[in-house]
Amino acid sequence: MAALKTTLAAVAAFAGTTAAHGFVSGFVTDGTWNQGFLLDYYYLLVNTGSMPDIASWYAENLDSGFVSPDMYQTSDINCHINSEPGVLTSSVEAGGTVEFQWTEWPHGIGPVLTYVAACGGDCADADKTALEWVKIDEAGIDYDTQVWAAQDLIDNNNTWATAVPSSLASGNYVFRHEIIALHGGGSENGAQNYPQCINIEITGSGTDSPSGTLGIELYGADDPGILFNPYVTVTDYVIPGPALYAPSSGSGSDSGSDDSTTTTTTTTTSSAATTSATSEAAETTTTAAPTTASATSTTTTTSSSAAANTTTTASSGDTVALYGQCGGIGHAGSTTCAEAWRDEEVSEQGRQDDDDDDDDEEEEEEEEGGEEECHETGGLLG
Ligand SMILES: [Cu+2]
Repeated sequence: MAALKTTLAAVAAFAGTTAAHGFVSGFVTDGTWNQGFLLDYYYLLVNTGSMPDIASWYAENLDSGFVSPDMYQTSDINCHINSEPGVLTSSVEAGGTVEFQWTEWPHGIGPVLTYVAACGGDCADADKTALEWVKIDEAGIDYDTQVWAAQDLIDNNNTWATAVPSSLASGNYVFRHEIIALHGGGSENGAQNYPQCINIEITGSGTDSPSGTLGIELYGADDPGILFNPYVTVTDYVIPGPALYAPSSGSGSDSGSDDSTTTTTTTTTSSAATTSATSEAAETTTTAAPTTASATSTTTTTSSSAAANTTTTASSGDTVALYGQCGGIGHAGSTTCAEAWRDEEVSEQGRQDDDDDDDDEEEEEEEEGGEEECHETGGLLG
């Protein structure tokens, strides 16, 4: 952390200029609640030189912002901007569930994904550039309802439950949970990745150690599921990233090692786990129904690289001009920014979510004054 602190002063000047999208403020492993990395910890570190020891990774997404496609080939795609490993390691049993609790999430368009990477030792010492990610959970859009996974997450009290495949070998892993917001995905560099990392030991008797994909090889800016206009009836969506891990029991073949961006077959919502997720987090969450319940649609579709080109009926006449509102609480109008503008959230408070562990309160909605506006691209995080 010593080296970390030297860089903090330099970026402190940029703090607080924009407002929240969101981050994972807490997570539940096998029913036990754990502290997430709060943006306040950044300032705590700046001001006092220390912050609480947690399993969640440090990151400098100080506006709760995102990693954009032009950053996919940088180390920031791993665990967000200037990330550093958490000091602690939580624990989950193979076959168990990790529930990620986001701050109030504003974007209902886009996939939700979870990866794991074996650390080969203490994840507190992990080198993010060497971590090889295995996708264990992915969900895109339900073609029947046209509801995206991100909306399912919102509807489930801003939480997402990922079942840990029972076949995975025990050991220390970094869990990489991610929302990719696609409300601006129709434009180059318009997708928004929100990766969040946590050190979690997987216990149990699994033996599978699948090979994975380096962070810089996960995505390309022009992947069909990244450069994607969502403002149409979606009939084929290719979830970004490598293939979903398939437990090797029976087949013996590892999966998730291929960083192919031309997946030919995908399921709209799926989980690699063989057990159904049952949240045991009733004491910490008000709506404990796991979002993996949304995996009822197992429609298989043959996707093609033309996915991004099939979105020809974009509502271009229904876009929002510069600084017009394009989202946020209570916004019912268009969420599409006019060309060249990107949505950014603004907040009266101009502050981050500072709710500590009161992660489960419905009334939080009121203190979130955020709405979204169309802004010029290439801002602070560009
Ligand atoms: Cu946002």
